[in-house]
Amino acid sequence: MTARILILNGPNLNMLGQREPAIYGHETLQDIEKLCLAATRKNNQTLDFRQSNYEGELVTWIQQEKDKINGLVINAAAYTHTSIAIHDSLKLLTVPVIEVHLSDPQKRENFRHFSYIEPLAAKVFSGLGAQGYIKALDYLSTNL
Ligand code: CA2
Repeated sequence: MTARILILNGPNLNMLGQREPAIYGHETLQDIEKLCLAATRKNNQTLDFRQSNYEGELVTWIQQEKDKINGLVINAAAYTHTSIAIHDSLKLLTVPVIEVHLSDPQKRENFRHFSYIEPLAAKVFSGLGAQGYIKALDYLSTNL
């Protein structure tokens, strides 16, 4: 079976590579998308890779795609720590959700320590940079 994977990226991740390389690395989001595309080809998955700065748009995409995908990888960025709306929309999913962060929020400011995504995630990959996305795709390829 070819698994359909949706990767969602939250606010400001479209600016990756433009500041704070010590925290987030030098790769742009487009670089990460290319790496993910190569990984999904290797894993016999299809990829839909998106980014939004709008909470409601992320919620709408989750609602629209919930019955069309086999797995969701999400880096909700700052909404990780604030969004009950995204938490509630993820509850609609019956497929595995993998939470990814480029940095390790646990090693940063206190306000990044709580995640509204984590209780609904089958797995969390943090602090691995772009490799976290690849690990998430590999996890889904062996755990669906
Ligand atoms: O480490 C991650 O992937 C985060 O999800 C990134 C979020 C942050 O709020 C989370 O606590 C952890 C921030 C994304 C902002 O990304 C930028 C990176 C470089 C330049 C501009 C924005």
